[in-house]
Amino acid sequence: MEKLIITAAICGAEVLKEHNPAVPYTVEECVREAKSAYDAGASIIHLHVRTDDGTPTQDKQRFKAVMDAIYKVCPDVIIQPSTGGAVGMTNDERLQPTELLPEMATLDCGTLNFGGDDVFMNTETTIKYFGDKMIERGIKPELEVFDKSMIDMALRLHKKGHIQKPMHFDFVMGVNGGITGELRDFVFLRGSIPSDATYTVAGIGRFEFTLAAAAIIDGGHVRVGFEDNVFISKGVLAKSNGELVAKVVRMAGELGREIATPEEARRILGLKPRK
Ligand code: KMH
Ligand code: ZN
Repeated sequence: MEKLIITAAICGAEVLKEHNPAVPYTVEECVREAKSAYDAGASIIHLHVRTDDGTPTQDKQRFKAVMDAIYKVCPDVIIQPSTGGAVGMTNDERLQPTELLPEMATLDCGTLNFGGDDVFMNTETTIKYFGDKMIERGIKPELEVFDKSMIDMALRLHKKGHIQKPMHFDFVMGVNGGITGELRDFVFLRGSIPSDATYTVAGIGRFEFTLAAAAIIDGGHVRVGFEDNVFISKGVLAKSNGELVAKVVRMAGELGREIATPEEARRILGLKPRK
């Protein structure tokens, strides 16, 4: 079994300091959270950025400032900017961080009701447009799927040349509006991707660690972080993203799975070296 790649989704676009005071907004806070996750064993940082007051932004300069500052203290880490941004942003607004030519970026593979009455829009034309831009810019997409139909969309768009193999999926499970985080649904998604694909699982809220356990056992990879969950255990806030990563490292240790370094993660995912 390959070593375990841990991704830390340190910030997100929706979670606020009101939910957990350690949620980062400023450049310095993002660096603090990224370093805590990296030191604990994360090889990938899934990154959203905010203005200092917490408003989500896809501004290219803000991404550059945060990414440069993270690379200063975690020089070999893989930074994976979000192209999902926040609900309501335009496609070109969302794509801005890909102009910085990161090694990876997310590619959201369908539209869904997002946490209630918001609609996270990703039409087929949008997904093709994002897929083409990532091929053009040499960026490996992490295919974010919030439901089984989004795997089918990714496979269809691979056949049409908009997404390349080997594909790497992120099963985001437990969003209100998407697939649940039940084990039955994990098995369904996991069995629906090509045999040469890799995957990570991001369990939302209470599903974070149960799904992490499933992926550790299954040979998949794991995403944790404040974007998905702010609790280290029932009712107890995590002090940092690093604390969430450390829990996954302990779980993996108990289950006999070694942790991948960023270099090992690059090999497993077939990433092109950072420009
Ligand atoms: N903030 C969500 C609307 C991604 O990063 O690509 C979208 C999201 C997905 O978080
Ligand atoms: Zn995200």
